[in-house]
Amino acid sequence: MKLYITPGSPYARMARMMVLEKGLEGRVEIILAQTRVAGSPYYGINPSGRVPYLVCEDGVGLEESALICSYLDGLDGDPAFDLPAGKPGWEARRLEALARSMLDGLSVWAREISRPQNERSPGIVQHEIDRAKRMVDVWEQEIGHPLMHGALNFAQITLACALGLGGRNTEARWRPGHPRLCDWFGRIAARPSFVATAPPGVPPKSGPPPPPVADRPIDVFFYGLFMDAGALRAKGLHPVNPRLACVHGFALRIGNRATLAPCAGASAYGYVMGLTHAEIEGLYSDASVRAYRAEAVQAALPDGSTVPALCFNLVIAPDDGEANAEYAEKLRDLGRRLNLPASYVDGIR
Ligand SMILES: N[C@@H](CCC(=O)N[C@@H](CS)C(=O)NCC(=O)O)C(=O)O
Repeated sequence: MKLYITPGSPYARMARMMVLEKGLEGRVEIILAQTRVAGSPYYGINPSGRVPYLVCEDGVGLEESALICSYLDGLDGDPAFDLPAGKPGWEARRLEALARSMLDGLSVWAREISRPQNERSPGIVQHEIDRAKRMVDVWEQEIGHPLMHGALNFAQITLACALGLGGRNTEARWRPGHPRLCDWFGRIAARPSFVATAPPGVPPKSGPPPPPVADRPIDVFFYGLFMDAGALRAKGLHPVNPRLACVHGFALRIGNRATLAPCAGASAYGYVMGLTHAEIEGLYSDASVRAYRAEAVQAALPDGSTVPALCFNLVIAPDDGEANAEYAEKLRDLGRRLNLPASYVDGIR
């Protein structure tokens, strides 16, 4: 099968998430489509010119993210994300439609502001800004609905992709005043299928030159007890901007000490925060952690972006037989307190 996408499309992102969630990477080839370009060869494949577009194994083409997601979900005869039937089904469909309605508005907004300045309509932009404000207020209330928690479903995926798009539009600041929505998004956005389908970053705005490296907070990804910014403050450090994050391709290993070890397909959760070089050196000069060495990682953030960060690991990972139940328990407690995904925390041993 061939799935046509553009990297920034939130609708295509839903279909891409489904490919990953259902483990269909080997069966679905992801192809970049050239949309919104006169005479694009893509129009010969999908005359509507929109993405996502799935060409099935029998050559039949499917439009519409919801249809494509349902099709991919049902391929193995065991649909897991579909909304329930009967009375709860209407509730689930209501939520999915509400999320899609917000996504449609945010997409119009994002499209409008991506045009050259002289082609933008201030009226349309204002209309969508106002709509988005009303919709996030509604979602701050609706997010407590049981269907928006528990097993992932299409309503949750749609809302996550809508909020993920908002995160990309730097003018769509939906977070202030919506703590419950932030909390929900933080959890779902750490899901590997969401992280792996993040849209390309927005180019940084030009501004004053950065301070010298000695004064600059350097992002460090902590996966052990140092991810507790409060505990670092108690040691006299000044961690800047702690953010929940996930590093792919590494697994947490706990022996006498904890470390991350390269492991294909695994992910480690923790917090990224900024510290000065002097603070980092001070932290790792203590005898108990002197054996750790820095390596570079890409830390995926809940808004779908990634940041380069330092990560301190043991040069030699602990033997399989080595364990530290007391440390693991402390880390589970901290992980719960810091809202790391429950399934990850439960697996810390
Ligand atoms: N309702 C459609 C919307 C798809 C859509 O609008 N896709 C946009 C990208 S975000 C697109 O392909 N635009 C290209 C165009 O309009 O020519 C769905 O859910 O799949």
